[in-house]
Amino acid sequence: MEKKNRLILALDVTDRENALRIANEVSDYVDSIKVGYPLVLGEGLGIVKELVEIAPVIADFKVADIPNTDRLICEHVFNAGAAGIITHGFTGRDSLDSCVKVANDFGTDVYVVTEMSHPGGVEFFRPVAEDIAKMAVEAGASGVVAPATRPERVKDIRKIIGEELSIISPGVGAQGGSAADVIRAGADWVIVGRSIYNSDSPAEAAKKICDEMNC
Ligand code: NUP
Repeated sequence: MEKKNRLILALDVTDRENALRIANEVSDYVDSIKVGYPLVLGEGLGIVKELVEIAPVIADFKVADIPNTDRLICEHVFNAGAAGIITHGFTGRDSLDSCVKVANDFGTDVYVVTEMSHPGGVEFFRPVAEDIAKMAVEAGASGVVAPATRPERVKDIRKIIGEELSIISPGVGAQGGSAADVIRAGADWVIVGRSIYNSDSPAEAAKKICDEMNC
C-alpha cells in the first residue's frame, strides 16, 4: 500500500449507498478502505469490486481456520479485487502460510492481528502477541495489526518485527486512541471508522486526523 496519508478508513456501515458516499467523500485523505463483516454481510462481496474503483481495499475477515478453508477465503477475497486481507495468527503457522501463499500468488498483502485494541484484547492476546508478531515475520506477512489504544504495545511489537513489516493500527477516536501518539510509537497507518463515518462531515473528520499526523 502506498504510504501517502497514513489513514485507512474502516467502513463499517452496512448499506451500499452510505458506503459508496462516504468512501467517495474521504477518498483524498485515505490510502485504503477496510471492509469487514458488517458491510460484506450486508451487501455481499460485490461491494469490494465497487470500492476498489475508489481506493485499494483491505478485507478485515480476521481469517482463523484450517489452512484449506483459509485458502478458499483468501482466494474469494482477492478475486473480488481486495489488495489485502487481515488474518488471525493464533490458528498457527500452517494456517498463516496458507494465506500468505495465496497472497503471494495474487501479489496482495496479509496483515496478522497481534493484540486487539478493545479492553478484552489483553485477556488472551497479551501473552501471545509477541509470538504472533514473530511468526508474522517468519511467514513473510506484509504487516501486523496492533492497538492504537496502547501505543506502548505498538512500540514493543515494532521492536519484534523490525522495519520490514508494516503496522496498521485501529483504536483511534471512538476507542480512545490518538493518531499522533500511535504514529509516534511506530505505526505506519491508523485505521479509523466511527470517528469518520459517523461524523456530519466525513471528509473534514478524515482531514483532521491526517493533519494530526502531519501527512
Ligand atoms: O484489534 C482490532 N481492533 C479493531 O478495532 C482489530 C481490528 N481489526 N479492529 C477493527 O478496526 C474493527 O473491527 C473496526 O472495523 C475498526 C475500528 O473501528 P472504530 O473503532 O474506529 O470505529
